[in-house]
Amino acid sequence: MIGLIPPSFVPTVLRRSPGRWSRSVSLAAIGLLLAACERSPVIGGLATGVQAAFRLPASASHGCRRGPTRGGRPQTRHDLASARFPITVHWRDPATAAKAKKLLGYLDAAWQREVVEMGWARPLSDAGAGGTDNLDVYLAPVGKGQAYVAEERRQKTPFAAASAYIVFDQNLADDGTLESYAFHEFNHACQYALDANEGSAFYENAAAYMDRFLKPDGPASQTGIADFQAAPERSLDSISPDGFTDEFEYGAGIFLEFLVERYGAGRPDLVRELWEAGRQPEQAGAADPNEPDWQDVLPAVLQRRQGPDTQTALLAFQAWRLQQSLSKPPRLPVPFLIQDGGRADRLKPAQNRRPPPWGANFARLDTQGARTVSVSLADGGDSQWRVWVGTQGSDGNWSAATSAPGAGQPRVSLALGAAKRVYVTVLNLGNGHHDPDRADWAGADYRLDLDWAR
Ligand SMILES: [Ca+2]
Ligand SMILES: [Ca+2]
Ligand SMILES: [Ca+2]
Repeated sequence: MIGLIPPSFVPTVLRRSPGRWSRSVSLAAIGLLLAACERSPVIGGLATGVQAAFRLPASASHGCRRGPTRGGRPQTRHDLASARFPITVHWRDPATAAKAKKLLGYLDAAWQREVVEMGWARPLSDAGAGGTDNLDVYLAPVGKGQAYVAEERRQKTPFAAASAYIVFDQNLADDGTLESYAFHEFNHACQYALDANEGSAFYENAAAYMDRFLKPDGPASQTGIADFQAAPERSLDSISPDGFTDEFEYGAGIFLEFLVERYGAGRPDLVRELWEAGRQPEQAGAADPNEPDWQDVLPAVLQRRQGPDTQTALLAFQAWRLQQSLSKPPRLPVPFLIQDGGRADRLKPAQNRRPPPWGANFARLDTQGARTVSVSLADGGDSQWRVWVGTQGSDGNWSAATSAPGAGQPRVSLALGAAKRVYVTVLNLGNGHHDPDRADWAGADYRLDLDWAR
């Protein structure tokens, strides 16, 4: 199906805000996209014995990104407004009435949790569109497993924000899926009330984080996590090359989970603050600016919590996603390993595994009785790199060492004790000026030299 999308159309979707999307893309093309993103649950990317040991629960696909905008509201016949919050659910098929009522309950809960309790911005009024100023939510046939939020009306607030409406496929199962989706899509409507220009990957990172946080056992809570762990070399903030190949950016929401757990005392305010601090004024006529973006404001948000600089947090996250996969029971699949087992004096990533900025590689090596390993990185081009080396004791605890920050050749040594395996992570930090809106996704080469001593 992907091949049916005109090649010139694809990058347009990815990097443009939805307001411009509707002007440059025909509804027929959108229909193609909606059809193209009907997908089965993703369990793929598990290659080795360790990786295969982790079984993900069945994962529901959110598939579609930001939805079509002007003129895109589905045609419906029935509606029901909430008695608690300004929300109206619309549907067409009388057989959908019971589900619509359930959906309204889930949306009430989403408003209660996200706006009332967690302080997210309430979705902006849409000036009577859909019959009232309420947030409009549609149950319509939009493709198996699909839902989307469409930006609709820019608002004259101090910031570039917009009202939006939400569309859920009318056949979404009410087995927890619809409830998870309600938390997820409703969060997008809150995001639009803060910053309509923030990057598309972060848009999904944050909503996926929210539905996983609010319904951790829900069918959608594992969306994209296998994809994310299967491709650690990809930039943490990248989005699927054509938007639909996989669900990497949903899985990348676990970076926010890490930040909240490690630096945010478990409180999800950190995620909301990234959206609030990353707002920018509307600039009529200009190319939609997104400055500052969430990465520009991350240092201040971490600093308020006595957290580290971004580069240190990124390296700690790489170790965390590995450690989470080796806990008992494992909480994540093992990230892809450029070498799994054996011992090596030299390691290089394959061409298609070279990490661009904010991408990483992992390796697992057998110590074969060595008591110390020293790892140094060479031929890393213009990028700054960080290296992390760790072993896990029989008690599950880790001992680890990291290379020093800054330019130069990273080098790190670790006493191995009686450990039989050692894990290595290599993180590319680029030139230190990464920006989510200026993709620098070309992989960079390097070489690791390993010195084993008894
Ligand atoms: Ca309305
Ligand atoms: Ca922004
Ligand atoms: Ca920026």
